Amino acid sequence: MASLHPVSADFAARARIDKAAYERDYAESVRDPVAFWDRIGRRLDWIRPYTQVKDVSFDARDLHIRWYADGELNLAANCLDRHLAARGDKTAIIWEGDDPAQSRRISYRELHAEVCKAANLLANLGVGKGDRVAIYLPMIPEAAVAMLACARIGAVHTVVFGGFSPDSLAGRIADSGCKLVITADEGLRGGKKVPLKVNVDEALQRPGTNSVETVLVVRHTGGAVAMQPPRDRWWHALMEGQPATHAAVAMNAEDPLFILYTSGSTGKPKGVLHTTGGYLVYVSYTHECVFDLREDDVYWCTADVGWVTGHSYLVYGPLANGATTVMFEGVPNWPDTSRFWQVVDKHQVTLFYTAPTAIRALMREGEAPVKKASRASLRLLGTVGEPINPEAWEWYWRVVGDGRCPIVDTWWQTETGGILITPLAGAIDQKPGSATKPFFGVKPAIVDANGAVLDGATEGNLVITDSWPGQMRTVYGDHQRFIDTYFRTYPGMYFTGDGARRDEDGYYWITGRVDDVINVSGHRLGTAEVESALVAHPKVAEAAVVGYPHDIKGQGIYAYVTLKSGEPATDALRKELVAWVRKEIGPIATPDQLQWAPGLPKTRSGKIMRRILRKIAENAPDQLGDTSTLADPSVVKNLVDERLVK
Ligand code: 6R9
Repeated sequence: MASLHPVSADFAARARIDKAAYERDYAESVRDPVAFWDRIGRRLDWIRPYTQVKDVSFDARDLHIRWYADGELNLAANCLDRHLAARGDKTAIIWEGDDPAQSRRISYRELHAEVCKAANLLANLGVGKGDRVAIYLPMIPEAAVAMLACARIGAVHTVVFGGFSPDSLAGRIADSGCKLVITADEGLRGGKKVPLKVNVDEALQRPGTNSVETVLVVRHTGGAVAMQPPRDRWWHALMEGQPATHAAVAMNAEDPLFILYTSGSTGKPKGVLHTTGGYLVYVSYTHECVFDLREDDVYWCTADVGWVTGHSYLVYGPLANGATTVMFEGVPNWPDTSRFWQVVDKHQVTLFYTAPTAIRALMREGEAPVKKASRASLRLLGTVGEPINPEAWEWYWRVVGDGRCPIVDTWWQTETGGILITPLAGAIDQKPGSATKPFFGVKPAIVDANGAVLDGATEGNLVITDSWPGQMRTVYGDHQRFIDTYFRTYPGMYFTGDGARRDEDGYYWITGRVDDVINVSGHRLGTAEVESALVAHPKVAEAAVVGYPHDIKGQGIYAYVTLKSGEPATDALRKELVAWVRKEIGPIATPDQLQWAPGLPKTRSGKIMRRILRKIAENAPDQLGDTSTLADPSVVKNLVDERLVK
């Protein structure tokens, strides 16, 4: 029996949404979504108010998703200009450097001025509405400035995580046809330098990247970089002298805002495209409700801007709400494992949002590093990115929150734009490990393998049966892939790729991906991506990659590799292959285990039987199930005998 953490009376008394309000508004939101989202949409400043709210069909033959389709607005103006009168001097961004001696506070007025300058700068370089801009920056304020400047002129940004390799960056630039890249000399994480500009130089030598005309370089560490004129320009030099005002461009609600690449079960990462109006309505409203936002809160989301969490809940949601958002350049364990809590005290953080993998890693260090800090400012904690195991949840609650702070376990995806299933801390009793209940307007369902909707307490595949404003609109450049990936498996429904259980109280428990996507420390990776990196090595004949349970990362990467005949399987080659994948994709894709496989288990039609490989990686050789369809059963015995970790 899972433990229950009921809503505390104290919290509920001051909360934005209590039990009665949740029940009432949720019922209204699904009974009459048009009326509900019409009302919520008014929270933004519209240049031209919408008259249409929702125009959606999930039917694959006529798929379309449009929200507020005749409205016009500017996203940056909603995040900045409209706060100037009442909140001009309020801190918009608190930047905390990798080096604990470095931090900066930027007011709404200052941020507005910087964004206007950057918007003028980009426009002067010939970037306009609809042009794509790649942002490959560390966690510094310029990342937010660059994103908002794009939004201000109607350019479409694609932020690429600074930990991605030159190849991964090149792939994204080529797929989206970027005209301009914004990067920095170097990044800094845990005292180590990340050669961002060098990576950009390398990426731009790859085929398909010659759409890039300009590279803007932010001087951050001051490290020496090779500038290639006329392509490369210093950000600070061009920012100087730009006017600090700029007339924000009116955008249609359905104009693209950004493309963010994410891993799927097949092929290369897909460019998830989000549009402007519905996205901002959804992220600002969820941010306010889920974090129970108040005017004096200091909100800290530890995600990098390279992930969707950084887009929706570090930059856009909080700034649209006029909140103070903390941007942290560093890592949780440097200079020591007390860093998070030191930062909480230093900036008096009240709302804290992080990933289960970070909690598990810090939990391993014991309570002392947490107790060194007071954390008295905290009033609510959140998690995102992967299922949180109840032990980690209880530790987060008891040790980090001193048993005072409710926890919101928020389930969502790059594709969903914002949070879909989550507790509201004043309204929904929490059960450790459960994302609990749907947010307003969200209609989840659980279906069996044939798509039949299951009622009551049950388990199966998680789908969403109707649209919400923050939903992705297409896969950039491949609308068919969008339809096929999300709307064909279960006709008429959005398929999440996740499995879920619903208990007798109607609570949702996400059980993890049911496709070939693995979740490593909250980062999504397609097994196919890692496999194609491995087979790109000249000595590799074939590779199969699966996830396996990992204490800290949630899932680790387990690779089975078959070498070309005559290639000796040495430890040196194993190390080389691990380093190869790391270089091809980035450090997050580093295989944790790499086992030599003289052969892979295949069906007679040649399909790799991953189910079996997963069981071997999990060290559950007694649960291999039916192996009678294997072409060569002896292959399995060899893999079990040679398993790496026993
Ligand atoms: C926001 C984000 C999405 C996948 C998703 C699911 C897993 C995210 C979760 C969770 C259980 C949670 N996931 N939050 N699983 N509980 N609270 O993480 O987006 O990187 O696209 O990953 O992450 O498997 O399908 P993204």
